[in-house]
Amino acid sequence: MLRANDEVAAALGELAELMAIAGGDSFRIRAYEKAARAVAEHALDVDTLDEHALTAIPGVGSHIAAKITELRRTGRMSELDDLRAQVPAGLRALLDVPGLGPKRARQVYDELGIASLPELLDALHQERLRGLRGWGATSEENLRRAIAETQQAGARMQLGVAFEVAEELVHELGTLTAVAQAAYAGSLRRMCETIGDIDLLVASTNSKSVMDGLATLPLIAEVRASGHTKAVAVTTKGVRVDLRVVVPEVWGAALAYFTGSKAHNVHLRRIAQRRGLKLSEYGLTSEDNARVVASTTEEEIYAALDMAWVPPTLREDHGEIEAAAEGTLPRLIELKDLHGDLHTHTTLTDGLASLEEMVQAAKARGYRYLGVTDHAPLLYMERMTKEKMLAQREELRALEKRHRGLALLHGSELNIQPDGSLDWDDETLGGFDLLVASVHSHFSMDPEEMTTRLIRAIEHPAVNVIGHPTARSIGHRPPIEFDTRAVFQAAARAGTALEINSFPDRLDLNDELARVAQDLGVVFSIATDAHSVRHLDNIRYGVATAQRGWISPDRVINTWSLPKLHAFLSKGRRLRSHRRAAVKSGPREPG
Ligand code: DGT
Ligand code: CA
Ligand code: CA
Ligand code: ZN
Repeated sequence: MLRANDEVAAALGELAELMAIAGGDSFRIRAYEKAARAVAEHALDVDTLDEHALTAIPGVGSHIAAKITELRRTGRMSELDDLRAQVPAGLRALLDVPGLGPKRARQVYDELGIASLPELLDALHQERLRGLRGWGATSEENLRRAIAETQQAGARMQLGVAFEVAEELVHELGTLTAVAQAAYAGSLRRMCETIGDIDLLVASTNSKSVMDGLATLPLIAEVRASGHTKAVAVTTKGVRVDLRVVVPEVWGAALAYFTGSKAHNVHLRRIAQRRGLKLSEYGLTSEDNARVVASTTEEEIYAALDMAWVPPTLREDHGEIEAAAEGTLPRLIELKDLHGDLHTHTTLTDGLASLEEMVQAAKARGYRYLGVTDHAPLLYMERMTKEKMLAQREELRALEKRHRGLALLHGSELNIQPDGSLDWDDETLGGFDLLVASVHSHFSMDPEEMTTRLIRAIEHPAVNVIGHPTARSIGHRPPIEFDTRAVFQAAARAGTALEINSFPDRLDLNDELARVAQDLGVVFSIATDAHSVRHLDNIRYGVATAQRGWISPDRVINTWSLPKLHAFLSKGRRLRSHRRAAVKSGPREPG
């Protein structure tokens, strides 16, 4: 348990940090830093002091005393919550990086366009940071060590970090001649939202040669423990890795075993036992091990138990085993089902790429449409104006003419106010093609009021999507509290989609809530909230989250054809003119 004084000091310190990043008034920043230190060192417990008594602490005036009282009473400091929400997503991710600090976070964000921990780890690995003003080889090494130490301290990794490291590792393992096959397993193969360690599996007839080769891989910094078929290693990016080597004949059994989940494995093993069989990492065998029924591929093992192969993202014992036995597994959504991204930012607000760069990137991905949704005026820090917004719309229309085959939807990400009202007047709202509305402030409200707030936004005739509906930030901010059933039912009724935000520190809605929402009739938008070209790749995490939530492809609006999407986005408003256009241009696309 932290002492109350430490909690208050941490909050004041973070406030100062975020203000420094946001370019706040330096006098106020220093005042918060000073107050944070004074509170931490103060002999008396702040919980025993009332607001007036707090002002006796050096550096704490009535303004800061009120903030401390708010924090102790409600568990929140609203200015801090607001600032956290206003810092761009990429920069926010960097703030959590140990040993970086706000100034340097801003520096690598601005100068190298780095907007996530994986990108920072890449830059470290490629020694690109030492070229920056004030950096050198030593500061790179210190940062690498700081990141490694925290990751080894038991903290779970973000999915995005683990995924990129694992893909690279599997590639490097593949270059060893003794390796017949390599894959990642564990929670990563199931695409869980956070990852404890990376489990790698190798098929080889020469495990000694694989073990020797492991230490020579460019990405491996250190091999901690190594046996005949097992090793524990740490990468140059500070990520923990478990390696197992098996003979090719038992590849399928080992892959299934190390993919888990444990609950899925236990259930499968029970089914095998009922048939007088034994299931282990070495295969599906007779009880006395005399006869091997199946072991080489996962498909063979499931088939031998009269089941369809279960996709790894479903292996949580949440009904997939029954469905696999009955032949009723859902057809899972895949990356190639998506025709566009419906939540993206540009340099007009806090993005790192220009509109043109984002458009080119969307085209390169083969998308048919792209929604551009820069922030709206009530996120004051972004200084959005109607003039800027209209200028962007003109630029967007011009770009659309030059990029045939890619439809551009001019949108905006609105800020749902505490009372549920939104940015801009109704006429201006009516001029957009696509509107995402999100909670960016006032995260701690009475759940009943929060429910009313969300439903009012959902029912607004211009709103198409609720962005990152629970506003959580993994490892940073808990989800906002509301009546999920009431909100999901309202969304289904109003024809407002709920977002599955693909940003690795959000994944919001998460798998479980998405599944509940689908059962209540909700449709979804799987979107990246990209603030850079590279963030568009995050869509795979949103797709995986949708798979884990058993979301059917036809319930995801960005799998739809453009005419069908247009009809949905018009919420009936523009339906008639759309129908006229559709009649003229022949039959509508199905689906
Ligand atoms: P993590 O690393 O905490 O994110 O989660 P996992 O699922 O990757 O867990 P991990 O790394 O401890 O183990 C990898 C897989 O190995 C796990 O998903 C299933 C399998 N496994 C581990 N321990 C057991 C066990 O006691 N029984 C069974 N049936 N499977 C196990
Ligand atoms: Ca693991
Ligand atoms: Ca493990
Ligand atoms: Zn947002």
